[in-house]
Order: sequence, then C-alpha cells, then structure tokens
Amino acid sequence: MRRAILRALVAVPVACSMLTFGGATAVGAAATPRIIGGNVVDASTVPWVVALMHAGVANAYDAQLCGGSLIAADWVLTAAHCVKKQTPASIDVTWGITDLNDVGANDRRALTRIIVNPHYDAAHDTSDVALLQLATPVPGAPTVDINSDPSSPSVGAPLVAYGWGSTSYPQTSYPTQLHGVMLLDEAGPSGACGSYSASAYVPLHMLCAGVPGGGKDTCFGDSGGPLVKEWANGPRVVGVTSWGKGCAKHNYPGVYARVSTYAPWIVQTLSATTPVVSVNDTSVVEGNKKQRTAAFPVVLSAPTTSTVTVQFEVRAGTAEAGKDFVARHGKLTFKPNQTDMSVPVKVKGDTIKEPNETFTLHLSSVANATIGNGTATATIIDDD
Ligand code: 4AZ
Repeated sequence: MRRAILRALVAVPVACSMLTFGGATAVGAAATPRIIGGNVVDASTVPWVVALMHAGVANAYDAQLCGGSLIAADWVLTAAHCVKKQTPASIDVTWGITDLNDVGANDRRALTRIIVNPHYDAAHDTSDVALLQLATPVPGAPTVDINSDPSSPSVGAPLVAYGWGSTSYPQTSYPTQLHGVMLLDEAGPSGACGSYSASAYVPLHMLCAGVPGGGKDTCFGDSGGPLVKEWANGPRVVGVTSWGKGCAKHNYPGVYARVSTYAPWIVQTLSATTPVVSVNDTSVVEGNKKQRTAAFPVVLSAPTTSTVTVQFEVRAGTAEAGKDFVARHGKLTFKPNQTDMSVPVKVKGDTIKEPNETFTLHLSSVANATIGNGTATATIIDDD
C-alpha cells in the first residue's frame, strides 16, 4: 500500500502554465512540487489512464498502489510487480477521475482475472507486464493503443508518463491528483541507459526515459502506469512504468517495460480470452401455404462470466420482407456460460413454383465479445 504521508508544502508562487502534451492539456497551477517535474492533468483528457487500488481499502487515495492503461474495453495493461502477489478479488480499478478523493465506491470496478507475463523475472525486472481483465467493460471503451513497432521510440523522442505517484524524492509526497510529466527517450531501441550497467538495463525488455540532468521522472506509486508517445493518429503506450534508481536523479532515468516487445503476447492474450460471436447459415423448406420457421444459429466461441449482448437485424435478399418472411430486429443476450442460441424468423409458404430465395441476418454492436462471422444467409427451399 502507498504510504499516505502528505506534508504541508511551502507554497512557492509560480505562474500558471498550460502545457499541451500527449494529446492532453496539462494545467500547471503549481504551487507545490509536481510528480517529479510534472503537472496536474485532467483525467478526462486521458480517460485510458487507470488507477489500481487495494479493494479492501475504502479510501481511494489510501488504496491506490499503481497505475495502468485501458487497452481494450475490459483490459488493463500494468506492471507485473504491481500485481504478482494480488488476486482478482484484492484489486479494483478506476479511470477518468483526476482526484482520488473524488472516487466513490461506485467508481471502482472489480477484476475477474490477473495474467502476469509468464516470463516475468522479479530478480532482473524483465517482462514486467501484466494484464487485468475487468468484470464489466468500461462504457464507451475509452482505450489507448499499444505500440508494436520495435524501432520506436528513437533517441530523443518526446514521451509523457502519467500517474498518482510521489511528487518528491527521497522524501515521498503523494498527490491526490493525476500528474503527467514530459520526458525524452534516452537510449533508443538498443542503446545504454544513463549510468545503469548492461546487466541491469536490458534494451529488449526495457525503455529508458528522463531528461538531461534529472529532475523529471516517475516515482513510487507510478508503477504500471503508461508512458506514451504521440503519433499523427493519436497516442500509443510505449512503456509501462517499472523501476529506477531512486527518482529524478542525474544519470539515472526512469526505466519502463518496452511495450513493443510484449505486443504480440498482449494481442494474443486478449484475442484468446475475448469470445467471438458468429451467426451461421440456415435453410428451411418453404411449405405449401404453411408457415415455417428459419432458425439462424448464433454461437459464442467460449463461455463467459458476464453477459454478452449483440444487436441483430434480418434483411431481405431475393426473398422479400413481409411477402416471403417476417422481418425482425432486436437484441440477443447470452447469459453467463451460455454459448448457443438461435434467431427464429417466420417464413411464409405459397404454392408458386419459383427458384429458392434468400434473406440474411446481420450482427452488430456487441459488448464483451468481438464479432466473427457477422452475416449469414437463410435459404428458403421452394417445394412446389
Ligand atoms: C516504483 O517503485 C518506481 N524513477 C517507479 C518509477 C521509478 C522508480 C520506482 C523511476 O513505483
């Protein structure tokens, strides 16, 4: 747990400044020392920044232990060392709230799963990444992309780190508000990092970010949070706050887990655990004047712990809505552990000799799953 030590800080008059970075506007009304060298950030500008909290601690400020990034509607990327001793029940998360004192009980969401990278090595701080699955997806899915390009960032690239970690070192002082700090990549994809030895700083696994002379850095409590780089199409997480020798020291930049190295593991883990909903083709014999039913099978690739809801719509093909079948649309809900259902569509019979006719079913707007085969065809087999 964070040490909840807050000291009265001597107010130093500093002009208000507006800094734009990471696609976000950071407001520095700073009269107090900020995350080492940073500024307060309005969380609504970076709603994918997540705080990890001890679920058993009611006060969110006292409960906060680490940061994270919302990389899918129900997945948070964080550091392995933040969660290696935790269980899904012992951690909850919040997002989109700047000040931890404003986090109410209803703003804290439970986890269903913690997946620590299987190569995580606590002795060497390598593979310091973990994935947390949320019990329910975040409404609107305000996610951030991850960087999968191992050649980026290059030396000198501007980066921003976010967190609720200590604003001072060696004395710790934990802010209630989210902070951001502008840093520079100090090693590129393969270089050495400050004064760290080659056995400590391993470029394949780690990324080095700071500023010349020190003074700006992440610190205790920022672990697991995002280090982002801005691309033309938006920010991407390039690093996960991991370790450092102290904080903000000259020649000892902050060290981050290099996200591009773990991107294949992240993508594979998310796709293996996110169920896919698909609809399959069907057919029905028309029936002489009789009404029959075409049933589209809709299947979920894996059982889930939460409900999966998907919209469906029946559309005409060569068959006409109203004349040949009764069109419908609506919502399908798979209950936890349910993987099969069917969508019945009434088909009208006649005594006209005609070719087989078709209509289709379309799936859209799914929550808690992705759509695999989203369109299927029903064939009305003419029996006249
Ligand atoms: C930590 O333990 C931590 N100065 C985070 C960042 C840094 C050091 C320690 C980098 O949470």
